[in-house]
Amino acid sequence: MGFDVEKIRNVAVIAGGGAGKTSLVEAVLFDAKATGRLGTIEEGNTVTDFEPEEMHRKNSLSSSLACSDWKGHRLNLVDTPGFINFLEDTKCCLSAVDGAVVVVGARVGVKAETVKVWQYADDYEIPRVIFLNKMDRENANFQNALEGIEQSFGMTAVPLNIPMGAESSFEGIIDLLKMKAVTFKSGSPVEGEIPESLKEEAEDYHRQLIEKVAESDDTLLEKYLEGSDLTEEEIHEGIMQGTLSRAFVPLVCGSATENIGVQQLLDTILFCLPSPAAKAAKTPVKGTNPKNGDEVVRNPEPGAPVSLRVFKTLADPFAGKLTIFRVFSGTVKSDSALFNATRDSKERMGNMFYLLGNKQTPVKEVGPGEIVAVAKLKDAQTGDTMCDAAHPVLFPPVQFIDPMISYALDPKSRGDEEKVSSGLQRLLEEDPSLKFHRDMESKEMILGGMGQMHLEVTLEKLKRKFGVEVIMKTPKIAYRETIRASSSAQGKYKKQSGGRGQFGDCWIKIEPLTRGGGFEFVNQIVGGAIPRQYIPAVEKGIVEKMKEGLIAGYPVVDMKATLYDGSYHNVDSSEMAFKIAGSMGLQKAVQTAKAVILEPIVNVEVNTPEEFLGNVIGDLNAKRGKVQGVDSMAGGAQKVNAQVPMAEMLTYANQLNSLTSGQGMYTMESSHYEEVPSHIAQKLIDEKEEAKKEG
Ligand SMILES: Nc1nc2c(ncn2[C@@H]2O[C@H](COP(=O)(O)OP(=O)(O)OP(=O)(O)O)[C@@H](O)[C@H]2O)c(=O)[nH]1
Ligand SMILES: [Mg+2]
Repeated sequence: MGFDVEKIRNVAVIAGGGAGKTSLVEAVLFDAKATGRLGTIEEGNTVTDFEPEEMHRKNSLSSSLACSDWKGHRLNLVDTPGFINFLEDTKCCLSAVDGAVVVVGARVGVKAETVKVWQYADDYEIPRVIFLNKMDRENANFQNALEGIEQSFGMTAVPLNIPMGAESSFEGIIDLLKMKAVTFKSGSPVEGEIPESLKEEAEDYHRQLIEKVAESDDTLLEKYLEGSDLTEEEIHEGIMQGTLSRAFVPLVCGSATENIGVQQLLDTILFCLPSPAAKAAKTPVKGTNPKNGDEVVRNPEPGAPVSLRVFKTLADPFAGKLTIFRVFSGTVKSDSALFNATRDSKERMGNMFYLLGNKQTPVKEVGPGEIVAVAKLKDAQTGDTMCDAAHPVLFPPVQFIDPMISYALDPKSRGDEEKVSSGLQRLLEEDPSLKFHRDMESKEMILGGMGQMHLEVTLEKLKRKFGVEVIMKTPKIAYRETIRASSSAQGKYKKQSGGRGQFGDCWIKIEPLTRGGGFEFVNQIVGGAIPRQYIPAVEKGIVEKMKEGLIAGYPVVDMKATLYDGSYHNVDSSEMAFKIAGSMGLQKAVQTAKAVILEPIVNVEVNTPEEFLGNVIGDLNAKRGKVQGVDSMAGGAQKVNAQVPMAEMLTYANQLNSLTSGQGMYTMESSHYEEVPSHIAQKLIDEKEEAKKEG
């Protein structure tokens, strides 16, 4: 039977790579007695990093779900990846939870990726608490970390506890609500009095806490200003409301691997982060009726029509597909027949399971707010909305960004193309941020993703799960072509050989459009110079030619073509002849239209310790980058913003590593297209010529 919707907490654990998310989830599961052993990243035996690729890389590469119970509540934790290449997955998970724990390492502070996932959480209006982790590490400094957090997130952080000791002498926390010291004996909390040496500091933080809570609520503020003490209940309520409205973010500290402060985090989750009901009361769950576009609101009630969102898919060659979803309303049974509003198809549910990493516990029926997996759905894919067919609803789709990088794939053994392609299709279902297609011209298989590591991991999975190996060939950059001047030309196709001939004749004018303008076709034929039925054929000929490219084989963009004159033949004219004429006209017009090649430019944000700043900037300049600003961050880190051609950034992860002794971080997102310098344009044109000769 389902869980009481007030007693559920769906929480994503989010942060940049290495902050300790997986270790934290591991400690939670141990404390909640969902597991009997505290696994570690080093030994590769954690519950949520169960894929072999994750174990040997010591990184989470995809999200995973762990359901457990804590003090009469159901906790559905989603351990998300933090490495930049995998954040699309994290984004998708945030569409399915009601709250998040943001993990920050006490020594390194807030990384660029953490700011990114923080923004994703903003997009979904997700209330958060911060877990300041790794207080046991050398150079862990509570005060510095706190300042850095407020600066990076632009939000007041309210500590609910402070550390007792630091680095190797970190032994516990001071609970600022109860004003008690809590030390840990093999993970178990022992409550005691606050040591004399920390009393003043604790009083100080306690006062600040009460002030911040009071400020967030007018009635509390009034009471506080009148000099009355707030009750424990009022303080709890104030913190909860402040968290929900995101007036501030509560912060607790600890150490995941030492299992210190983890139970306090769980208690904080219970009273600060909303249940599905409280979240929906604050931010109603809205979608549209796919039949008429009307807005639909779904309440988290067991008797309401079913609505759910798929936020993760696992492909297993043996067990089949596993689809993980969050129920927003209604009750789902293993034999429910549902409507997939995203794909417009009907589908029957199957066996459902609660998940603890890769361990499954069967369940027959789940209610609103629950997160479960279902086996062997056919159509459903990550991001889809499924619902009661009689009460259809479509939730806003998760917007995935386009691939940053693409490689051509070469199967190791000839004849494996089919296997590669079918295996990748399955992996694409797992990971919507991958794109796979066969290049029409070169016939190559092209795999696109968020970065080199993303593709490497995908191919490793392809080998493990589907038994085929491929080699990645030089990355493809998505160059484009365009024109810089207007020109006009005639395209005339005439063939007279034996029987029926071919005749098509058109005059077209081409003009540049602004960047991002795409393609426009204008028909200015008057007086039937070309019969109406042939005009779409001319456009088709132009569009097909544009796809093939004009000078170096890249698709043409930002161009307007006007068809303004032509002639036809009563017998010999045909659609085919006009299509060819259109394409010939464009080819000719281009000769005087100053065709150029465009390259994708990316926005890059690099975080580096000050000592490597010179190296980083010098390198970006050498990459034809334009540095746009340098900002000082907390703890002496520097943030560099730059725009750099994508082509120069293909192996940046490794380069930045060696430039900064492994301490630099970066994020990258596509920005716009710019004309390539002429020497590079020439190189690309030559490459095209070479390919033609070999072809
Ligand atoms: N000393 C110390 N080390 C920790 C603590 N928490 C995590 N670590 C270590 O930090 C490293 C990264 O921990 P993970 O749990 O993999 O971090 P993550 O945030 O899941 O990283 P990604 O999955 O790559 O995003 C591992 O070597 C952990 O053992 C902590 O509280 N103290
Ligand atoms: Mg992890």
